Amino acid sequence: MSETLRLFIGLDATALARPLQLLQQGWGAIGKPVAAENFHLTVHFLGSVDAGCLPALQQLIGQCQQQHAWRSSSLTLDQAGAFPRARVAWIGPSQLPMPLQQLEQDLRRALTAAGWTLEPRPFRPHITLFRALARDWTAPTAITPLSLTLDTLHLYESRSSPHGVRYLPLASWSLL
Ligand code: 2AM
Repeated sequence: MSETLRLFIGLDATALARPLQLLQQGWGAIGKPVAAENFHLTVHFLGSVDAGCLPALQQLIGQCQQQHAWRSSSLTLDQAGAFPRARVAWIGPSQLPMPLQQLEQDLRRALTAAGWTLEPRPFRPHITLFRALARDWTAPTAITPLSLTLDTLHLYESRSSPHGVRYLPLASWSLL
């Protein structure tokens, strides 16, 4: 039997490690802080995937990322929020900018055409800062905006260990 990996496609946000950590510190002990090396913005969650599918998946993402409509773009993270059911706190853009919308849609089209099943929920771009969020937490209404350069797209493996979860880039594409 071949190995199964938990995969997702996301944008690297570790370049903002310091300001995001400062934001975490400012929000206090409201949950379990996400480790700085794991900061990312999920574009598509793929779930459990047979490792044998990796070459085809990488080829598909590679073909898709060559498109130019959304390259060399940045994203203004100007909103904080929570997903109460998932119990996460996040920051994200108040507006879904066209380049990021295009990236999500281009990948969605290519992946579904190739037979992948994706989350049907509308895309809500965000960077998770806390998990196991306190139920009574209320997001601040105003935050100092941060700019995220959309520079690297990763195919990540979500790997759990007794030390916690680690998001490992299995393949990466520069968007610059
Ligand atoms: P997040 O984007 O809110 O942080 C790996 O689990 C990554 O995929 C996490 O970043 C996680 O949440 C995101 N993700 C999106 N949909 C998911 C789902 N249905 N189950 C688990 N993780 C999901």
